[in-house]
Amino acid sequence: FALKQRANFGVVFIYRLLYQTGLYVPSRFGSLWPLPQKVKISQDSFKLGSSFRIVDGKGSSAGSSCNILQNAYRRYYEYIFGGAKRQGLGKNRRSAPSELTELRVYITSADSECDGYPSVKSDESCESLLFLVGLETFSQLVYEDEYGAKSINATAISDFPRFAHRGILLDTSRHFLPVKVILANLETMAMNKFNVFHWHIVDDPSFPYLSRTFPQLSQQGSYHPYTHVYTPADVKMVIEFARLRGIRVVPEFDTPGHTQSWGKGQPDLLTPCYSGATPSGTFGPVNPILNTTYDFMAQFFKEISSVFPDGYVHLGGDEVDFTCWKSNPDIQKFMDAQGFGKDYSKLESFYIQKLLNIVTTTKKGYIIWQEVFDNGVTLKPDTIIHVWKGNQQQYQSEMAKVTSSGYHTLLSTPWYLNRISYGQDWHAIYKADPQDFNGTEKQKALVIGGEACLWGEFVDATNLTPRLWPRASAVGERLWSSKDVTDLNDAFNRLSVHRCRMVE
Ligand code: CP6
Repeated sequence: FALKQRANFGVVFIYRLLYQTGLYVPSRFGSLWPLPQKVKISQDSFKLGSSFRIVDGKGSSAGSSCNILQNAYRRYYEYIFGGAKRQGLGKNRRSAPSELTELRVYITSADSECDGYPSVKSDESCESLLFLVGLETFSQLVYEDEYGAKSINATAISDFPRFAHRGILLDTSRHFLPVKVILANLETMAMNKFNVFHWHIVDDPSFPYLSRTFPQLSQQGSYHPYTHVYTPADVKMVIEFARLRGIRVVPEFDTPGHTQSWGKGQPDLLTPCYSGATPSGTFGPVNPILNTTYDFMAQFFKEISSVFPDGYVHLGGDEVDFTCWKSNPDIQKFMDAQGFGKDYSKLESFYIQKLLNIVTTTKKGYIIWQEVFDNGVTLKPDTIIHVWKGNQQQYQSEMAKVTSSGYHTLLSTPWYLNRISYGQDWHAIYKADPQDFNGTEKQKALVIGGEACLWGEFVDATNLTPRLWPRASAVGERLWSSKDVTDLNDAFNRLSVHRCRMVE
């Protein structure tokens, strides 16, 4: 006891020292990130006994046959104890009264579909998914006492996410990202309670998705046809790794713009640009006036709908450059015949409308960038509009417009993490709130969340992690925690420790 007191004194002393130099102020919320909706951490500390185990509670409705649970028990056990083998140690040793021996997991809902894919709705209603985030929280409460023993304080927590859609966009076209980099990122996403991986998989520079129906797309359009592609097995691995962490994988196949790489392996898909009366040899957006274009899209999205199990695909539709369309005489004739005049956004809408009809037959919902809404395309009522443009005032008025039209919406504008500036730029990221705009409660309820975007022009495997984290953690807390969690000092103190945890 005396020894312990002295050691404690030492610890107290060190804390004081740091406090006085302004380095570290312990939060009354420990190092929890994102902050749960309700937390009370007491002073009573317990050691995790040497035989500590995570087990199914008696009478739990999901247990040994539930892969998500069993896999998570193993993962978090190793995560808490650093993967050290503790077998044998605990076998013939009795635990002291203040030692915890078990974390018991009770799943109470009767119709618990434990092992399916996460979906938009399951985040709040599926108990095995809630358990995953609960286990993450539990692991964040564990600390080492002054002797290095794993300990945890008696704590009461009640928790749920503020928004259902908490996403990260990675761009694997500007630079190819090896599968293991994607998996490592899914791991950090789980630590921050993100639940959607928005996979911006192809774009102008490269087409790394290996399509079974159109293998020539990646054969011709990737940076390298064997080493810089995602095979069907790679894609499966990403989806399964994500599923075990409660993360949805929403792929984006962005058209009609941002499609230069598609043209390499699919002749006649893109619009030939003209210089004067002759083709210039360069190509523009997808050619919207050919039937073959829509035959291709129908086959392509049929494959995508079976490869990716999520209920949604992201169809892009952003930044369509009209220069090439304007130069092409066949397009001009088509515009006249359709009565579009000189309004090329009508042609863009014509294409998108047909694409949306095609994707609807695959029974998927869709997410589209805001331009598609801005251009007045007819959208299914369950369409999700992804806002990404403008300054604060512009994106807030866009959020107001989209929601007053009754559509669900996602915000990304303040969360372009590819952008960097000197100093603590997480402050602005943290302060942005997707429900800060002029609108009714009904409008605010249509905001389903947001996404941090990491566009890949200047990002590859060597700098992805430090560019994204811990700044994306600020987005994670904004989307998970209560609206009134805005204390920058308290956030800084928790985030500093959380960052160390992620580094580890
Ligand atoms: N690629 C695609 C991009 C961007 C978008 N779409 C982008 C635009 C502006 C910035 C960063 C990225 N690189 N397909 C916009 C949604 Cl600052």
